[in-house]
Amino acid sequence: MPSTIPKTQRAVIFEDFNGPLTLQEIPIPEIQPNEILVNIKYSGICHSDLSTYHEAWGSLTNTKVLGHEGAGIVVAVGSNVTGWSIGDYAGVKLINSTCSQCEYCQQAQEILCSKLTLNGINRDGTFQEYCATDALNAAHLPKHVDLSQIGPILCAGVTAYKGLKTSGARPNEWVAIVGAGGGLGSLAIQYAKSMGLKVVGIDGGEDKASSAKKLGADEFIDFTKVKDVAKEVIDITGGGAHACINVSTSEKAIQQSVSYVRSNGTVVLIGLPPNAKISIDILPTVLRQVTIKGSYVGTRWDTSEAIDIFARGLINCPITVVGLGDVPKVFKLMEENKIVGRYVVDTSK
Ligand code: 8ID
Ligand code: ZN
Repeated sequence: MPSTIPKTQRAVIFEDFNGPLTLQEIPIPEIQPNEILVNIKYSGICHSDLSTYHEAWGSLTNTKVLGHEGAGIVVAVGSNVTGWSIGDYAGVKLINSTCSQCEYCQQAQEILCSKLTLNGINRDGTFQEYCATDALNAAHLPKHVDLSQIGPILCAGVTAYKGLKTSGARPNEWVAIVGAGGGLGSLAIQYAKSMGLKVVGIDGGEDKASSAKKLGADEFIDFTKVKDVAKEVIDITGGGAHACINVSTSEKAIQQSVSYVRSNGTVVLIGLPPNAKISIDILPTVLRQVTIKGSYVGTRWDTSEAIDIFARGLINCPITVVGLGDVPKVFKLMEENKIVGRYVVDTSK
């Protein structure tokens, strides 16, 4: 490692589910031959971090540092790494590494690999100043980008974009973004617009309504005010949404989306309320040819596309920048559904 890298760094330490999150001085991670060391400048705070903290993924979780939307600068390169140089801009995303051998890895569907390792879930993530990550899965970021803005693209952005692609919705069709005021939703609105779709955003409260409109939603439904959300969607879209992108954390909202998807349309499941289930009536699902699909983050290629769309100026992340020590406060706001857009940690603060 070059001598400019300090020996220790500040990190938000997560010791126990639902326990204290404390700012501590810890050693800089050592990199393996296949890894790069990224000086994280900014990291988005995703609802999945909060769910990890709340023990949503149980025994999968084995980390002391949460976070998986890191944007920073490469400061060291492992001995087996090609394609990365010190000074490059790099993105650290949820998927740290995959086996490269299984059928899914061979098909470039590496997100389905059973040997996935995950930053901020079973490896130390991005709520720290320096993060070691697998070079092959780290995202190359263009040099001109604003690192605070691009952090959220590495999970929220790519997940929203991939969900839209998964839906198969075509230009000029209606897409319902359920959870439109949150982190994934704010970006889903804009990726949908960049794909030529018409957007009806659904979320609750004035702040989320004005944010969704500002980001390009053609219509907005406030679920806290509108009694029959399904009827409202069907009226606005003239028969139902061609695609429903579920990025809320509400089981009820996800269940509801099945009732306002258009015939031949697709309900995409992305949001992960813990232990949630939906039920469907088989007869109308068959007769109306409704598809229900899960969508998990995005492949390396989906990530490259999402970054490219961002770098061409088509996506504006509505971010609020906070310091490393503010993570507990942000988690509290998130628990209360008070987050509009994305909160991003500046690791120098
Ligand atoms: O790969 C994946 N599938 C993936 C990737 C990243 C994140 C899944 N996620 C999951 C997260 O774990 C979380 O469950 O997506 C969900 C959304 O993440 P987020 O955007 O980071 O969360 P947020 O910023 O808290 O936004 C959630 C929004 O849902 C709204 C809230 O008001 C908030 O704005 N919402 C709720 I709660 N109830 C609603 C309702 N009935 C609703 N919106 C519409 N209708
Ligand atoms: Zn995430």
